[in-house]
Amino acid sequence: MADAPHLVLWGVGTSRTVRAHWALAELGLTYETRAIGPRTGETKTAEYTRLNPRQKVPLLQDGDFSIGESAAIVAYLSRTYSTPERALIPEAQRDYAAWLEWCFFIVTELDSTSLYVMRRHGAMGLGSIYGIAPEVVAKAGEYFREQLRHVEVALSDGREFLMGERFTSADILLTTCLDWAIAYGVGICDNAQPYLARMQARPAYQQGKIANQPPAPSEPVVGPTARST
Ligand SMILES: N[C@@H](CCC(=O)N[C@@H](CS)C(=O)NCC(=O)O)C(=O)O
Repeated sequence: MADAPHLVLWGVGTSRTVRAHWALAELGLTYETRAIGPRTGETKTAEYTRLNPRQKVPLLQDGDFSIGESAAIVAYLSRTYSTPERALIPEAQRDYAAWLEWCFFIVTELDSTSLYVMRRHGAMGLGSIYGIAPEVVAKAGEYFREQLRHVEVALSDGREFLMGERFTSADILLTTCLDWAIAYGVGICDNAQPYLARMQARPAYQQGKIANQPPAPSEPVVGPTARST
C-alpha cells in the first residue's frame, strides 16, 4: 500500500487560503497547517521565501513537491487524491474544458480584476499600501456585477452546482468570491443566494472555514511591562 501523503498547507485567514482548506476537507485528506497570515511578516521569512518566492499564501507542500496559487492547489489535490466518490474535476474532455473555463473566469475576472482591485484600493483594505482610489473601487464593484451575469445565466436552469449535477472545484472558487463580494457590500444576483446557501451548508465548507481561522492573538501583556500607545 502507498504511504499516506504528507501534506502541509501554509496560510490561513483569507478568501484564497480557505479554498485549499475546503478542498482538503472535501477530499477527506489529513494535513498539517502552518497558520501564517498575510502582512504579518510571516510570508517574508527566509524559510518561506525559499518555498514561495512570491511570498504569498496559500502554498501546499506534498512531500518534496510544493505548489502555490489557490486554484492550482485545489486542482492538484483533486488530480492526485480524488476517488470515484470524491472528485473535484470532471473527467470527460468537454466537461473538463468547461471546468477550466469557469476556473479561469473566476480567478481572473471575479477575483483578480474585481474583488482584489477593490481590496487593493479600498480605504478599509490595502489602500494605504497601494493607493486609495474610490472611483476605481466603485467601478470594480460594477464590473463584478456585470461579469456575474454569466453565473446568473448558468444558474437560471435551477442547477445545483455551477457545472450542473456535480460539485467541482469551480464551486469552491465561486463560493469564496460570493462570500467576499457580500463582505464588501457588492450585491450578488438573486439566484446566487440559494446556490450560496447550498454551498455554505456543505460540511466540508464549514470544516474549511474553521481550519482557515487565524490563531487567536496572544494575551495582551498586563502589569508593569505593558505599553500604552
Ligand atoms: N492568486 C493568488 C493570490 C494569493 C495572495 O495574494 N495571497 C495574499 C493573501 S490573500 C498574500 O499572501 N499576501 C502576502 C502578504 O501580503 O504578506 C492565489 O489565489 O493563491
